[in-house]
Amino acid sequence: MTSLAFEELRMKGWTVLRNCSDSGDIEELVKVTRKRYHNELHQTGDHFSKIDLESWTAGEAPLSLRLSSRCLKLCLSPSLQEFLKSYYQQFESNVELFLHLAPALRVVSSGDRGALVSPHNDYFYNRHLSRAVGNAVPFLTCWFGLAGSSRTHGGLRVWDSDRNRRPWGVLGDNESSSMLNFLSERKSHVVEWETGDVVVFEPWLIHGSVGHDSPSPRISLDARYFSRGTTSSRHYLRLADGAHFEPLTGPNAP
Ligand SMILES: O=C(O)CCC(=O)C(=O)O
Repeated sequence: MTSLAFEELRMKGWTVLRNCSDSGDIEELVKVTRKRYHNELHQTGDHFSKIDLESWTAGEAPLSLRLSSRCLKLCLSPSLQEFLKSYYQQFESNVELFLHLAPALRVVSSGDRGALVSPHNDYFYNRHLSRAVGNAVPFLTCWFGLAGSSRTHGGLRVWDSDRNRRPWGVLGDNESSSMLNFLSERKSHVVEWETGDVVVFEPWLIHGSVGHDSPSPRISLDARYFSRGTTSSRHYLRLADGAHFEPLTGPNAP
């Protein structure tokens, strides 16, 4: 199972780990996210922060929820940690795993185009994570489907890429004409995911949101993980003991 996923990652740049998160943990986070979304987005009042409202409008939950223990618990799912550990063991001994803070918790409502993310690769937005040692990718993105399925609630679109011609050199500056050329030449697929699945992908993979018209919002969580061979100049957390490191400190400081 794991070796098949590694092979898919190597060949296509993405794979789906089925049923990887605890359903009770998902339910709790979905419940509190829905409640805050409805209260804070649809009600007005001085007691709601403008910054939180702007986050919701862009499809993203406020930082207080992204850093909540409910959210972090899902990011620390034991079966995902096991997968990530064996992934990095292919490239280095003595693996130690870290989570880039804060994870993104996203809510996309029916027909809400403003909350959709257009095609991009995560490498471009995470240049503070660079590979210092070894051959592994600088980080892996894990995208957790928390509510809804791709068929009815909007999914994630990925574009075929050629691993030997990683597009980050071409698309690193997000120059729109190179991006359009790239997208027009490549096939894309909508990833089939169900609640509890985790889509894992390499940082060069071009991906973006799929809109939907179903009545309930699609809720997802996306997080970036890295190992000792990568340096980080932002906040990050060690998976093994939950230790939190500030920018420019800790074992992975540049
Ligand atoms: O939620 C989505 O549809 C895509 C999110 C994404 O690609 C990102 O945040 O980098």
